[in-house]
Amino acid sequence: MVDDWASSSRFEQDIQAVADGRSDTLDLGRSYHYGAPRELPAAVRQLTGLRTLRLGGSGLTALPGWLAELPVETIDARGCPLQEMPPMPWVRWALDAGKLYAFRRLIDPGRVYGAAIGPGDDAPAIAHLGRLIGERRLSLTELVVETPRGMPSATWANLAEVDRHLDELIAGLPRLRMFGIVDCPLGRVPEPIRRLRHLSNLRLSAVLPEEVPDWLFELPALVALDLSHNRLPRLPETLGRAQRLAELDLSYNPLREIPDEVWQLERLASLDLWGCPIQRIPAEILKLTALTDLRVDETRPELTVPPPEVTARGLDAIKSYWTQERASGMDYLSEAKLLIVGEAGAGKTTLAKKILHPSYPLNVGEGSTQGIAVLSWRFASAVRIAEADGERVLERDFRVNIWDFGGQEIYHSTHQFFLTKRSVYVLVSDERKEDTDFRYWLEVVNLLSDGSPLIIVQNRKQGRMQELDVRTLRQEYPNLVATLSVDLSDNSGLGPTIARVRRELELLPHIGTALPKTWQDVRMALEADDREYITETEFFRICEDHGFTRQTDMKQLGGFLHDLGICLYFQEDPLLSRTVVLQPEWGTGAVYRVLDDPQIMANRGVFDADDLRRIWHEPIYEPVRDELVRLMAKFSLCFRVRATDRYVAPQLLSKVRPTYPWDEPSDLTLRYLYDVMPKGIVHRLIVELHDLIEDEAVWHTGVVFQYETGRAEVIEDYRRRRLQIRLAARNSRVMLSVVDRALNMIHKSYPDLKVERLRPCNCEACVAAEEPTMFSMRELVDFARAGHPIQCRTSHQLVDASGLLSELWQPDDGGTSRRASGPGEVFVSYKWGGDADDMVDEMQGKLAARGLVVTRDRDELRYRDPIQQFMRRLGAGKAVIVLLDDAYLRSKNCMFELTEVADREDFRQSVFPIVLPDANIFDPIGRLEYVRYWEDKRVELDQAMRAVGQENLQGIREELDLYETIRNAIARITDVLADMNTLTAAKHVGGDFAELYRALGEKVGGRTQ
Ligand SMILES: Nc1nc2c(ncn2[C@@H]2O[C@H](COP(=O)(O)OP(=O)(O)OP(=O)(O)O)[C@@H](O)[C@H]2O)c(=O)[nH]1
Ligand SMILES: [Mg+2]
Repeated sequence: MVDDWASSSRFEQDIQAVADGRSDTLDLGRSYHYGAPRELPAAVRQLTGLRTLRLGGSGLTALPGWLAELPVETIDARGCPLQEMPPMPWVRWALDAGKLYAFRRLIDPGRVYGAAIGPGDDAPAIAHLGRLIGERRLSLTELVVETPRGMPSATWANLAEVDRHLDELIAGLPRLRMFGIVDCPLGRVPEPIRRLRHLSNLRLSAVLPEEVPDWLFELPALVALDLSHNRLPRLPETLGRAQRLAELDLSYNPLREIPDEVWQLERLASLDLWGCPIQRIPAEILKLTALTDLRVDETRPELTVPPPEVTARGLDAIKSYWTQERASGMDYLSEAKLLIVGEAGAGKTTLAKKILHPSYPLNVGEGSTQGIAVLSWRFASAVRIAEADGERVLERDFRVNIWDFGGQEIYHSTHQFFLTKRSVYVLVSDERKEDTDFRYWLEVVNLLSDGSPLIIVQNRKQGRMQELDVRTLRQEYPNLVATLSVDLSDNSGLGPTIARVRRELELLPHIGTALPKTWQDVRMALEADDREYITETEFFRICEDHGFTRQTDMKQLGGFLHDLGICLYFQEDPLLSRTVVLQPEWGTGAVYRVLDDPQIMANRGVFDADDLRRIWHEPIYEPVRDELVRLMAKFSLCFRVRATDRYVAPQLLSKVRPTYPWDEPSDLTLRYLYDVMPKGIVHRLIVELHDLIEDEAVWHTGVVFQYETGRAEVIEDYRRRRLQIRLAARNSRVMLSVVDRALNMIHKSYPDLKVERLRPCNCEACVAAEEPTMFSMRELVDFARAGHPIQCRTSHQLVDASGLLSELWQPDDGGTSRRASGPGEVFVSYKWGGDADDMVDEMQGKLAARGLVVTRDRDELRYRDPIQQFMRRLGAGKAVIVLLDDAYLRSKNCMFELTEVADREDFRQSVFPIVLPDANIFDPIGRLEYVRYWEDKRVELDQAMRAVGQENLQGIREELDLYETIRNAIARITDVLADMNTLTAAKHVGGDFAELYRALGEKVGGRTQ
């Protein structure tokens, strides 16, 4: 039922709680749904049990007369724009200093328990506060000096005034329980704080002192301490004395180590080290038994212990890593991956075999490698281990998995999925054929290997060798470490080549990382196991046999092995997680069997379940056929054709472009130009947007998509490193955002990819030209912003820059609220490229089967217009499903979208949230965490902004506003969503989305039974 979904808000629940006598407090800023109320809601009038009212964050300018009829005792009005004070002399107040001054004749200072000083409070207001305290007429338990939310860049013009009075104010307030200086560049910690015997909550955030006094931690009642955003390289030893401390926020300080004294804080439940350059989280973390919440940024390069693969998995993983280590001792990693790439026939397989056995004879019958072959190589070595008192060298067998890639063209686009970080690369070139495109390989490795070293091995094959301009290549590709030459027919040059490869392997940064012994034991057991794959349950059993007891520990190890490329274990995927592939090349081999199958090739890439049964006919494949197709889809190698049992592998599509009509009255073109174009971009796009493919209009290098009335033709020109996009003028913007967004996602999988979007000039000469002048979008935006026309490089005519842009980005339907969506249509808002993808896929299918069209919002939200447009198109009566996961709540674009959705008047009726397990919105701390996340983002940007010149602020300010909006809105929105009786993901799995369907059905009138 709709009511189940959009049931009473937290506010209504809070009202209910007060009405039932379960609570006596109402918090308008927190409880009210999105959109601050301007008046106190009438429902409050019935609450005869209301004692405390908090107004901060609401927009209330006045309180109604009837409030006096209620037994309200306390009102916290800090941060609320009240314009008048109600005559309620019995109430205890917390107020801004400015209000305290403005209403000085109406307020009995004896009734004020809390105050706030902000950057806007002028000298008379501060002096008034000082006078009240000095005369002992005011006795506060709470005082904050704070930049209020909503005015992040406010300047403290009154700083001298605040500085002059603050010590005296504090000294006059011995009963303070809460004191804070937040976002106020005071630069010092006021001394009188040390005499606050009752202080339990102290915030000194962005006050910017370089040290804090010893006595801070001796405050006897201190429970929560916030020292974030300061400049503290260390903390005093007295820290260990803060024995009641439960929350410690040290985020954004230049701390390189977690202070030792932290381990003495037995009650510590929450520790925040985000933004600190710490290097290790030591085993002492196990001493903090009360700790439930640790924030560190494992992506920082300094943080290496535990290894980032472990830290990324969170506090439990870190604890489990150290528990295991305690139980079993440590071993040291001496294992790495060697990847051999290059063109077909270059000699890769021969080199790989000669690395293992130099006497391996040249074999004319060497079959061309299908997909990938993995060989294992071992040599005696020594690993260097960093210890507290210096370095130690340990003898170890070094284990290398050599991944020998098939060089044929067909494999190039799939290789990218296996090019890993922390590996050594060898590029083999055939010097007789001279067919190696060095730049291509260097680029691809550069794009995907995260700086891993690459060695060029020129295989002379008894011939001469071309001179490579190594110096230039090295400048451009710093990961190119050596160029060597061999002749594999007589092994000349082989010795030095192997030696160099060994050395690069030994120098890889992860070698020598300490790992619990149990982990290594399991790893060995798996290696000794010659099965191709095992079930997840079997994997767990092997872990148990080697001393693991908790499943979470086993999963952590599994994830680690996967990350190192030792096995394939996709834990996040419900289907794939059931199997652990012990021999990755078996998995990849199975996939390539399909792509290499002559019949499927003849069929231009189209296949069905019968084909798969034929190709994977051996008994070993039978239990895992579904998983293997899933694996292919995961790597964008195939997709299932909508509403059929057929699959298509785009790599194998016909090279001939089919005929299709393109009788559009006018069209717009656009080009994506790549610095280096990875192979298979258009194939991945085809898989990504396969449900929009128009009829049969898809071929090896191009596709036509259709969505509503819009059409887009995308053609890849690999030689010229570009994608050419043609859009029918109707609905061109929607189409563009659909395609652009999908491309963006694909581009993101190549860390350093450089792409430029270009728009052709529309002057007469260019319209007729084969190769018109192209303007980059960036250029056009610059000119349009400045209001200048841009000059065509062909005709030298001046062209309207904003006109060229607006055709693509401005409303093409006059901005009306035309409802493009028909009945039975639902929109879904979710974070692309994450876990939610699969769920949306499934949901789309299941709901479609019941007659509801689920439209994904494929708008690229980098430009604000499309989403606003999209929201307008939604119209009043439509429904939006919001799939909330952690990534969503941390994504700028998603959150922008959500704030837009939340702005709708019918928010509660039209939004259907589904909460995935990792979205921590059901507990208030979790929600606050997100507020804090956005606050951190904002502060970070704010600080960055101060460092750049005025002329560069354009985009940044906009971004800052966005962070601000998100931060202000997130608490309210998540509160509402958490209240809406949301369905959790678990409720849907296996539930056929029936409940969702029922609720939606009532809203949008799908084909309900
Ligand atoms: N004469 C001569 N032949 C060589 C040399 N190196 C490799 N070959 C031969 O060249 C052919 C191709 O070598 P492979 O090692 O299979 O080449 P590859 O790079 O693995 O090729 P793909 O697996 O198709 O990518 C085989 O017949 C080898 O025996 C060499 O140095 N001299
Ligand atoms: Mg080979």
